[in-house]
Amino acid sequence: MRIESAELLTLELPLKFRFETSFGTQKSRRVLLLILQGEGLEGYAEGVMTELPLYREETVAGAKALLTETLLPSVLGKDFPNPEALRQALAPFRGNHQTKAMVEMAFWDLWAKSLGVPLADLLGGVKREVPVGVSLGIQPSIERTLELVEKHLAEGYKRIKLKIKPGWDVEVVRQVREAFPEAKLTVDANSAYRIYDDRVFRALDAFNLDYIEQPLAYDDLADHARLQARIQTPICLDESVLSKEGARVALSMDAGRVINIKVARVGGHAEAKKIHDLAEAFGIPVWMGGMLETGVGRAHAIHAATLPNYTLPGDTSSASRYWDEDIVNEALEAKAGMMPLPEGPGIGVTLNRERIERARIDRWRAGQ
Ligand code: OSB
Ligand code: MG
Repeated sequence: MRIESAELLTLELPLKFRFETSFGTQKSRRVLLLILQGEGLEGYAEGVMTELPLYREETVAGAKALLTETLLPSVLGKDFPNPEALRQALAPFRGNHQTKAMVEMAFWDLWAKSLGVPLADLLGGVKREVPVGVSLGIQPSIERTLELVEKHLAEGYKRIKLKIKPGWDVEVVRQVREAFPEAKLTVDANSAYRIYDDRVFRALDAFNLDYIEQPLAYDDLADHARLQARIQTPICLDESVLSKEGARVALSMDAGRVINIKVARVGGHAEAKKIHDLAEAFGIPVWMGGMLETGVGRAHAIHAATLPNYTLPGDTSSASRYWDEDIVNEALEAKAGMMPLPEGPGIGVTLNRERIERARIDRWRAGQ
């Protein structure tokens, strides 16, 4: 498959809710949308990087520069027999996983379409729908949190994840647990604590949480291992896992007992699959994370989450929770906590060009 041309669009999309985490508040998303063309087909991927480097180091502006100045010129006009060949072409460039993942993921979509098969089939998927929960941001009040938990449980979501930060942790979790004693409940700190905050973790340990996600620094493993030894609740790693090698080190040192895999965070589908397989060998469950994706990134995530060791509910909830108007034509909606795989070749979604034009703030194009 020769990559004949590439289009990189920058979109500004308003979110339906204000999403507050320990690292900041988002009211909209600035989304990079990559379209690779070849053999009359198109492959799609979206950038999940944040505008400021508050989640990991990558940013929208940095990604745009790296894509247009380096990554896309290095693959344009070239023929890659499969995604592994493309991955090797990008491998010399260090770090920048989310940016490199855009090229890799768009190529997987293009390649699957050229073979006429769903992406899930090429990745080794074994299901046609995946279990999902919701990630609820920090709210103005505990009452509002309780309302939202009730609403999403009533909709059938299989797990509630509450964002926490110092000052918004033990009390909100205590009240949610009290009101919903049977709910599958988790928390995500996005690296807001340090090892000496273990008073908070000992308190959270009493609430029968499925896991505590990324409590400590984004680049730490050692302290996560120390904390894991002190609490019963499994630690789930998100920010700290960027590769299969990193996951191997983390699991060998018992820095966590669950992994949140985000395909983009780890550099693409190939690496995500390697982490999935490694975790399975360790007897560690994984789940599919989310980055408030549009239908493009969401479809990629659903396909990847059909692999067998994605046994815990993921963050890939209904697109209509996030957007009044998604940028794809297909409705990606969960029913009773199950998200169906978008059917058709590749990621199984088509772009709504009219909506994209309305949201577009920039366009770059190269190739034939
Ligand atoms: O830590 O999982 C996270 C969103 C942006 C950045 C980081 C995270 C998240 C979420 C949202 O939790 C998950 C979703 O609904 O897409
Ligand atoms: Mg997280």
